[in-house]
Amino acid sequence: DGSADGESSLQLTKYECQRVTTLDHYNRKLVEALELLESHALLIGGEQSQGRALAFKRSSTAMKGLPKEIENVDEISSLRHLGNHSLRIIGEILTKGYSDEVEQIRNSEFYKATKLFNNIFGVGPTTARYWYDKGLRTFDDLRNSEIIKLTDRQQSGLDNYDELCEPVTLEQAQRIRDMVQNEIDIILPGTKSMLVGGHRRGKKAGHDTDILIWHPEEGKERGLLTKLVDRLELKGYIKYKEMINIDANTDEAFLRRTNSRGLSDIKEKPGKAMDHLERCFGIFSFPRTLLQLPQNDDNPSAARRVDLIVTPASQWAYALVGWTGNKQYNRSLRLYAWKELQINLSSHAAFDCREQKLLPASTEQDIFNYLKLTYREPWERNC
Ligand code: 8DG
Ligand code: MN
Ligand code: MN
Repeated sequence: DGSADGESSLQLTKYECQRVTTLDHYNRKLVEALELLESHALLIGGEQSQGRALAFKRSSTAMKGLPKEIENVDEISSLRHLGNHSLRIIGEILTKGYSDEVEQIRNSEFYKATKLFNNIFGVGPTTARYWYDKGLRTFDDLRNSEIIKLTDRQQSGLDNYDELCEPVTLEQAQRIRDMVQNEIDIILPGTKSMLVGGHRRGKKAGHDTDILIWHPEEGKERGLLTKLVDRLELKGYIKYKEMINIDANTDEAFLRRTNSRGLSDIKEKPGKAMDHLERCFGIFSFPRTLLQLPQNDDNPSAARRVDLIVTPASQWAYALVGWTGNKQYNRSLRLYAWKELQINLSSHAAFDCREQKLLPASTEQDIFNYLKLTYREPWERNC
């Protein structure tokens, strides 16, 4: 581009969804530092910190998208994706191997305690910070505290903490999906299911198992999730569950939310349900044999997080993109669609606000075509 840094200056597309971002990349150390700063900003909370968190996220995804290892900050100083703060941290790490600010946060009492709390299923940054402000620091503090009351979800997350920290391998996720498929084959033959989330993006180990379920014939999926969960419960597989958006897929409900709301979807708070698909999210208890884990005489089962999502066939392609993720990829896709094309994209549908019409899709490829984007494989969506 004729700038002073000439051939050493690197380029990146404006939006993450326009580029390829894979699990493997060249700048691990920088990404780790920026992600820590993002996580810290979210734990601090408040509007300003959330803005800073987004800026750190944008910087870390930019680093993941670069085609080589950065050795000198000049190579990236012309990228608009990096704010001054991120650039300063990157420069520091490149010159002396670490950043004082990052290490100070990493070792701070605030970060250690709130991060630990935030790792519990059901505990978001706001709750983690609230507990910290009340003087709590450890799990024992939580268990013994007389001033706080854990929700059922948090109690279950705390009780199963160690097992939920064990990674879910791709093989285990596939076995869980096979088990679910066997059940829906009995309940409603013809029903289909597939692994989505991190495992579909090529992760060898995830924090949970995400399974998308649908029936090729529109409407047949109604009532399915409740029946499936009842069966799993009878088998003793469910330790804790939350049923979300049950019966949300009526035609009226669909029309009410698929209007021209524009950015409202993107701005939704982290942690809040991002769509209206029927879903069961829970803590399951699987026989260790099902997961092919070594036998343990004291404990024949292992707790794992599972998300079961049901979509009507007409929304399947959009649900697939949405639930494949990752989260930041979706965010960029929705932002891009709205800003560049005035298309309101969700996990249900896309609405073209200029043409005032819905864009029906039966494959992921259809959606990329509507959005005038090069198709990206799931493993290229790891922002
Ligand atoms: P991991 O479990 O391996 O850690 O990674 P992941 O599979 O990418 O994360 P996830 O938290 O299981 O979320 C899977 C995808 O589902 C993610 O890209 C965002 C998408 N998603 C929706 N709606 C919702 C929602 O309401 N809540 C959550 N948590 N994720 C949603 O489309
Ligand atoms: Mn997942
Ligand atoms: Mn999940």
